[in-house]
Amino acid sequence: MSRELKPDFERVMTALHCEEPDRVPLGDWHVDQRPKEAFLGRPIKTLQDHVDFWHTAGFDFVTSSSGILEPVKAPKGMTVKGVGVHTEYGDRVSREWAYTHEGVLTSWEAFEKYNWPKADDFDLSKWGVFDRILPKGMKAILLLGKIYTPAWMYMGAETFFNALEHDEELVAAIINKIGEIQYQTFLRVIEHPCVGAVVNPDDIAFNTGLLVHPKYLRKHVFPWYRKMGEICREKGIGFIFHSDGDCTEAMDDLIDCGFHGFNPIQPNAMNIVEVKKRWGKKLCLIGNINLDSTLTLGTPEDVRAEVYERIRTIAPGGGYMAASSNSITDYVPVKNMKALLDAAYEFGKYPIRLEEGGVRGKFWTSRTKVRGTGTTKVETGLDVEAYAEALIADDVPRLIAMMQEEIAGGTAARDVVSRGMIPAITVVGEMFQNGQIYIPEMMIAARAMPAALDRFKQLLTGKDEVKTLGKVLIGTVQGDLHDIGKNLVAMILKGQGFQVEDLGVSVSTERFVQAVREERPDILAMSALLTTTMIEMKNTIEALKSEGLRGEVKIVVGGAPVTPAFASQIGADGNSYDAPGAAKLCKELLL
Ligand code: B1M
Repeated sequence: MSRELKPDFERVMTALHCEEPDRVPLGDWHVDQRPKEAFLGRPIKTLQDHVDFWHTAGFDFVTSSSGILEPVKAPKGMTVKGVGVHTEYGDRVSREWAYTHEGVLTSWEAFEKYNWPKADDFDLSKWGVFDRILPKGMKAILLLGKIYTPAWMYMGAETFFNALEHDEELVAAIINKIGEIQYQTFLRVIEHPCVGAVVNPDDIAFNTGLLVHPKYLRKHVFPWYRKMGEICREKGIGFIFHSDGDCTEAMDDLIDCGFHGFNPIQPNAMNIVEVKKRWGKKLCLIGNINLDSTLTLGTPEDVRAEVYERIRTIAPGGGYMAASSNSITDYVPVKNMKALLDAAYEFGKYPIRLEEGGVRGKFWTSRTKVRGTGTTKVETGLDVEAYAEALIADDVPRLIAMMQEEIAGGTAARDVVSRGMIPAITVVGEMFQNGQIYIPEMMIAARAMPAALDRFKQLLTGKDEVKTLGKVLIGTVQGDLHDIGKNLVAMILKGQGFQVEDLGVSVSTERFVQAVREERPDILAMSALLTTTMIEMKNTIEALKSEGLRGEVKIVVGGAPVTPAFASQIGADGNSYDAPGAAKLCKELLL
């Protein structure tokens, strides 16, 4: 579709103030290199190419980052070629990597010795170039402000979660160091007249809620956002927050920090109609065009229909910018990206009067979380709640003392496990599913369980032995580096008494098949977080069939985009939306 390009950043500011501009602005702030180049029809080598893409694609701004802290480089062999390559222009760089277990900063000593960059170390010359070369009406959006994400990446997710409970001061010191560097860089960049807004891309949530208890964010992270927010408001600069996942619990805090806009409102994590009702007068909503399905698996007509629907429901009255529910990744077909851009122009003109009946396309139903309301009360004769409390508190000595006391009173060690510890970790799992506890507590409890049981190894032998529930091989599928959820599943399975072999991330079909042949597991568990890598689960099942191994093993699949329909379509034995559910399913399958 041809359209007149008349960039005007005022349009964005009007939307950010939750008012109606002349049309709904486009709102994506990141497009991977491949779709950018395919759209422009030439390599994006220079800053001018980068600007040309954003301009010809119809945006009122160009985006660019500064002050990015890169705590860890991908270890050799762990980069995934061609998947979501992050760069603004010039040579492609390897995939962003984040350690789950231990990062580079795991102690005070490492923190003090670390060669921290200074704000002055960043080359900010491109902002002077933007001042000169931006087309009339266009402004630049600075991508900066990540504080929470680099902190866990520096420490490694598990070390970070653990430290929040056990050495909060170290976490605070790391966050403050990062905050200071980011803040100083922010102050320097926003002096450039080209800067119209700041997007702070700091993922604080995942599909079912915040990653950690909001008290930590309120104490350590949000004060930094607020400092930047105050300055943006003073200077008339737009301030936008980006976090994946379900941020419901933090929305009022974000408004209080001074954000004008919120992105990307993932459809399977937050219902945009509800978000609009509750916060739409104070926050401009940016995004929600489904990257999990429509943009990646749908046709251009499906994308057009979804943009139409979103504009019809969210844009009236103002405060909406059309964008994907994350970013335009390199696995979004270019024709779908174009359909999004075109449809925003086609349907986004105010006053918004859309035809009855609208346009037709396939609507994808997103998986929505299922939250329980309480934990199951079980009468086992032991104080399950006290065990659960001690597990969450990581109080291994207390767990051991409680178990010892029961055993001394005549209960068999095996019964203490089956009537005390196992129901207790199940209660902890339900608390996680209900949103009563967060990932750190869940991880800590899952780890405390085997630590306490280890003390009773001697007793749990012979007729008292607690048999392993079965052997599970687990891994994240090829092309996919997400492993925090997979690791949580593995921990909970171990805690519940399974023997677990973890094959790691980006595990090829061949590797899965070989491991099934050699290890003879009862269950193969595969995790995927990307829509495009889910297909590797099917490939693995097909390969197991052709090797005559499918009948030897039960197969469980999971990860945020995996639905029960998909699981049954590819011939898996089961699917679970979360880690406690995966453990329950594995038990059921082996009954
Ligand atoms: Co990425 N990422 N990421 N990311 N990332 C997601 C997954 C995304 C949903 C964000 C979004 O759309 N808004 C999106 C995928 C969209 C899609 O395709 N459907 C996405 C994208 C696009 C990308 C990149 C392509 C970004 C880019 O470069 N353009 C890139 C891809 C890299 C690659 O893998 N090739 C990328 C990179 C990264 C980081 C490296 C920065 C980092 C991962 C670090 C790591 O894992 N070591 C990362 C993160 C952290 C996320 C989010 C923010 C959080 C994921 C997480 O760890 N959650 C995520 C947003 C979101 O989830 N809404 C996002 C915490 C964890 C406990 O939950 O993993 O969901 P989760 O696990 C849950 C359940 O899913 C379930 O149990 C767990 C808890 O109960 N579960 C199972 C998981 N596995 C299971 C297996 C089972 C059963 C249940 O049975 C076997």
